[in-house]
Parts: sequence; C-alpha cells; structure tokens
Amino acid sequence: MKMTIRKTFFAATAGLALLASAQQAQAHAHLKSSEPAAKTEVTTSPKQLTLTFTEGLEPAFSDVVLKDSQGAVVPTGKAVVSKSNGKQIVLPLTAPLAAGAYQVDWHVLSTDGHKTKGDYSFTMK
Ligand SMILES: [Cu+2]
Repeated sequence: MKMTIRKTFFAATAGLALLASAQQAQAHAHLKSSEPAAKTEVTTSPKQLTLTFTEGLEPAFSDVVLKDSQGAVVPTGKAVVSKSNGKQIVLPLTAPLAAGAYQVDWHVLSTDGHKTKGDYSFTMK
C-alpha cells in the first residue's frame, strides 16, 4: 500500500513538472506580429521594421538583421527596443529598399532570461 502511494505521488510530481515546463515554454518571447508582415508584398519602402513579441525584451541581447535575396546583410540603423512598448523592437532603415525578396533574422532575450530566434521574409515590389 505504501509503495502504491509513493508511485502515485511520483507520477503526480512528474506530471506537475511537465506542466510547469510547458508553461515556461509558453512564456518565451515569440514573434507575435511584424510590420511589414511576414510573407507580404510591400509597394512602398518601409522606413523601419517593427517586430512585436509576446514577452518583454532585454535590449542588450536582442537584435534584428535584414538580408537581401542573396543573403547579404542590408545596412540599417541599430535595432532598438521601443521605449513605449518593451515587447517591440524597431530596426530603422537608412535607405529605400530595392525591389526583391528580403529576410529578417531576429534573436531576442526575453526578460524571463530565455533566448529565442527566428526569421521571416517579405517582398519589396
Ligand atoms: Cu521563457
């Protein structure tokens, strides 16, 4: 009987641990939206790229890089976390974008101490 209780307790504890780690995973900063949006075609060159995440970001460890269709880094201003929204990072563009496909590479550290990264693309008509 004692053994059974222990096993049940162990199973319950393991289940709780799984649940807790799943909740932590959800707390990481995931890309919620962007401007220009992923997989869209824009006709006017944007003045900046804005990426909005699900969690607050650590500015010193969060960055965005824009690449052209050849994979070459497009010169831009420095990516900054928005002062009015700590979940938002803005990459200022210093020159109009030429027509073509672009990839946005991002990596961020959320305020809960977890790193995430990803990329998306958009097209300049
Ligand atoms: Cu996290």
